Amino acid sequence: MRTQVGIIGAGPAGLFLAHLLKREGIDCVILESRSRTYVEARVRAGVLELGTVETMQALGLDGRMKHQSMIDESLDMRFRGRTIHIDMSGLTGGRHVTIYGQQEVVKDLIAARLAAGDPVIFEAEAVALEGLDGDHPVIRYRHNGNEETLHCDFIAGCDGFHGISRPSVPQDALTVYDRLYDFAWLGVLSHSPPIKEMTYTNHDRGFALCSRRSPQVSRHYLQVGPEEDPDNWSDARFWEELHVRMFDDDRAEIIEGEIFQKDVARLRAFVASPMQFGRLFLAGDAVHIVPPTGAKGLNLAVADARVLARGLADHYRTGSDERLARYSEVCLRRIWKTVRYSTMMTGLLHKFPSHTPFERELQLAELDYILGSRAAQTTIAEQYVGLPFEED
Ligand code: FAS
Ligand code: PHB
Repeated sequence: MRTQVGIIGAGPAGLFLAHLLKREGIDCVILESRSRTYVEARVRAGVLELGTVETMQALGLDGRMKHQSMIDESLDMRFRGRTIHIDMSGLTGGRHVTIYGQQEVVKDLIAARLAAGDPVIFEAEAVALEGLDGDHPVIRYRHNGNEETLHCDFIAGCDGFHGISRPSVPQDALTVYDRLYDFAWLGVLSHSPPIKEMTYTNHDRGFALCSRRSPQVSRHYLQVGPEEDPDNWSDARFWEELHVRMFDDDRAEIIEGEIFQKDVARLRAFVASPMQFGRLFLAGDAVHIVPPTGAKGLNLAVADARVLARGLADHYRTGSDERLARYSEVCLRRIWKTVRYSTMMTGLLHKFPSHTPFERELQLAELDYILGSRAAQTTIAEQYVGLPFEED
């Protein structure tokens, strides 16, 4: 098989790239190792920046989202029984975030691609990349038990942290920056109405977050140990701990319900650079991971896809590779700012096993400063809604 751009992975990075390339008249094929059902059921992010929503609108892919998503114009952060109310819209000239599950975004982008007759090959695992330093790289993949090849001009490695693209780059060509936190998030989905605001809390017993997916479905998180087994948490234990950490002392604010999904994700901040090796371009979790406290993972994958699509469009339209040559540099500026913001939020809101009482008091004092500072709240608000895209 032959195409212009071979895309490995049908997550947000690969799917947005495919739709952006289609709009530029560039052919591409997506290879996805898992089944469609599996990919569309995978629960992950839920907060979309304005830039991500505008990209879906520009691609005409916002049909379902505009009817089923919710708008967040503010968020709360709690500590020691106090609440910092961050009026995002008021502090950013009307900008906000949109609540719409990542799996809904993935469903919409896959459905639109297949409806247009454009290829997404599911259960096709890429197993080797060849000729990256030439003009005609090849992806070897396994599909229906057969070894197949996809010949292309460029490969987009959008196969997530555990994919084969990043490891296909010679290790001495990559610089890796990695911080693995000594804790994880236990995340649940429940059939219960969410609380009024997206609420983060810093409690002596650890972090917690109350978020949602719809007026009937809540998404809640608790900070737990790095290797925690979700089966250690009965529904009753989960709810009790959430009430406590949310300072919901009279148990009146958080409405309990049936928990129908549970997962644990270790927190990590990771960047690999550069994001290009010959004709291979890395995007999304394949090349950077941010702790979810900043709600940026999915949005950063979309930002990469936008910059890469423009570079490839220039290559095919004008023959100029100037933009492609700057892909890594342009993306890494946004990535490091986003990693900085996400690690700052993680540092502010989590219980660190290594913290001394002195460091704990500093953490609480920083929250108390933010409580009283419009400037500090504005800094958080403008990064939460998403920094504007710096198109080069
Ligand atoms: P993805 O991982 O989404 O997609 C990569 C795709 O490549 C997958 O479908 C995979 O099956 C496929 N693939 C892998 N190897 C392959 C191969 N060899 N051949 C073919 N296909 C291959 N962000 C938040 O903001 N909030 C959250 O609550 C949150 N929760 C998360 C929970 C978990 C467990 C994880 C891992 C991430 C979470 N994130 C969260 C971050 C998340 O949103 C990611 O940033 C986002 O999925 C990144 O998108 P992609 O880069 O497309 O990678
Ligand atoms: C979510 O709704 O899944 C969510 C919200 C905010 C975060 C992370 C995840 O910071």
